[in-house]
Amino acid sequence: MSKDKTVPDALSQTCRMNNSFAKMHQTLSEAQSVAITMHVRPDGDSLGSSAALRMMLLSMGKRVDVFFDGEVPNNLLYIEGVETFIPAGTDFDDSTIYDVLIVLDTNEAARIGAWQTLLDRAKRVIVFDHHLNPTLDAYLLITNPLRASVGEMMFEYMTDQKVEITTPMAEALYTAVSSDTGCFLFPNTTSYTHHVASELMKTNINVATINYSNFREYDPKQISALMEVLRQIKFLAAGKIAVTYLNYKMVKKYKFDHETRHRFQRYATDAQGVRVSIFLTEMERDVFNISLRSHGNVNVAEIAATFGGGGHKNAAGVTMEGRYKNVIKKLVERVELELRRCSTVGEE
Ligand SMILES: [Mn+2]
Repeated sequence: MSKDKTVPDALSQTCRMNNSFAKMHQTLSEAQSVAITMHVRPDGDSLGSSAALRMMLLSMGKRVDVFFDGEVPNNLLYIEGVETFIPAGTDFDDSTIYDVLIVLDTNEAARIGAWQTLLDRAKRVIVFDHHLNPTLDAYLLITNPLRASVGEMMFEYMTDQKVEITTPMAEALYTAVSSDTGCFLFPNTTSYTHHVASELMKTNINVATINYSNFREYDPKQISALMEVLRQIKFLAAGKIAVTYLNYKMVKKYKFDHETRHRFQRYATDAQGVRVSIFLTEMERDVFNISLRSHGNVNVAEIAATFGGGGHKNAAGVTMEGRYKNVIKKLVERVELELRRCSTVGEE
């Protein structure tokens, strides 16, 4: 192998060196009530990490409420405790003041969605995340963009603080680790990722079932939706950009969740020669949820940031409004600029 995927030691040790994990554990030990929330449209990483943390806190005798905005994808319903998570729109006593609020898998208030209000209802906020450029004000900011998932960070925290990781906790954490690396396929996968997976497997979790459920199994009802998605794929810029578009009518007709959309997007992203794939979903008339995926050094987080979105280098998202033609024109122009930047600096 030509590239060393080992996480640079100095940075990976930051959390331990400045005692962040110990401070977090101390803060949680002293708390009576803890709220956990995550980014909108939660995925395997945010749901799995939250579930594992909730199980730890319950075993410590804490009151724990987990809040999310969106839906739990069907293929993640096996994670222990997700059925107790509180979706946006739930009639909930909003006078409760929590001792601690933990914001997972995002570092911006807006990405929390409807439960942003929790920020004003906690004595202390802990941000526990692996995205770039944190903007949330927190009592404790625990962030490591070199970790592929919050699941890895949660494992690191729990082992550092000698928390016993039970089988259901390991199942939740493995889901998180596997989810954000696309089943150990994305370039964010490090030797540490495999170390965490290996340690979690020692609790006898069934990794084949977890990975099959998350990456292979599908609802046969989705086949006609997939056929329409595949028909929509267009290749631009000499095959370097793939665009997929689901209009409002199709969204209404198929009602697929975001995990399914991400799976469908892979067909565009994985076409040979494609550097960037753009998946537009018209959630409401002229309002597009845009998912960007890329290979190598093409930075889609930067592209999303231009339009007010964010994410990771190879996976990012943004919401844009306007007519489809204008939205797609702006996006493609911006992607082409990034492709030129990469070829200029020889990163392509
Ligand atoms: Mn994540």
